[in-house]
Amino acid sequence: MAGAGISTPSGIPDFRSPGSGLYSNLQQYDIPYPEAIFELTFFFQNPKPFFTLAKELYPGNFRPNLTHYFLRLLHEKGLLLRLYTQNIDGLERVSGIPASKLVEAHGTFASATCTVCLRRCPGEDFWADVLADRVPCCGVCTGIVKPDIVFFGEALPERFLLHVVDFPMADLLVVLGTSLEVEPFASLSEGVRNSVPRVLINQDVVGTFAWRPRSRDVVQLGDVVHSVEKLVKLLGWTEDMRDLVHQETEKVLRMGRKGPSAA
Ligand code: CNA
Repeated sequence: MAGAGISTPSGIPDFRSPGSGLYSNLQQYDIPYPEAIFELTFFFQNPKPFFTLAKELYPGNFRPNLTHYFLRLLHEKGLLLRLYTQNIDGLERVSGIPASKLVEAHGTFASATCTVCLRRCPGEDFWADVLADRVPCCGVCTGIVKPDIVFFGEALPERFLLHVVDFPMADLLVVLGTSLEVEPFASLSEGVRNSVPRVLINQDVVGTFAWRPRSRDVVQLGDVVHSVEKLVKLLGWTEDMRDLVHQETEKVLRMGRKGPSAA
């Protein structure tokens, strides 16, 4: 289970870290209170702040860090049952984790839906407008096209429920970079069997790890990248990790030489 804290080392602020978190720095978005940026009623009055945030998260503006690649390595080694993420930055996909292994619990910019006729479209259809500071509109009915990000009060994607059975099947749960404050995501951390170890890698002790700890819980506090580096070393995967990061860096450099890509 992952949250915004795995992407802060990539330069994307989380919500709640005092001072650096998005909620402390929303002055430039011209919104009455932080949560307004993900509220439907506010979006219909003024969609611009949300699209300003979307523009910042444009794929390609940020790169995955060692934490994302560690999760990819778990997948490569056949150990990743599923990655449940709350993040909307898409860096799990960019790191090479296949969509089938992902549950993007709070949605994705990879697709969008017209708020009027409900026609769905791929992300490529709206990015040109967002990058040009225009609110994207439906080609069929002219309604506002909203990226498939889950706003407050909206239903979670179907995949959330589809794969929730993973939790009782897992034999290890790793929770990284989340305050475990948002439900129903947070409660998933209690979905594994009691005998199953749960590892929290975070800046601070959060959620059920604080108020209903289990005897087999392991808590590793501090910076997520530093903690993941330590774990990789303990697992004897340092070389595999280095090779994967090298391979991905080469890929980016090759793409760079070919010119900018929309991906
Ligand atoms: P949050 O509530 O902001 O909590 C982040 C947690 O990560 C906190 O406990 C921090 O202490 C911890 N943290 C931050 N940086 C580090 C670090 N370098 N090392 C270790 N721990 C760190 O974020 P959650 O994900 O728990 O909250 C859920 C919200 C946040 C979801 O709805 C997301 O859509 C939303 N969000 C996503 C992004 C993104 O996609 N990158 C960014 C900001 C917010």
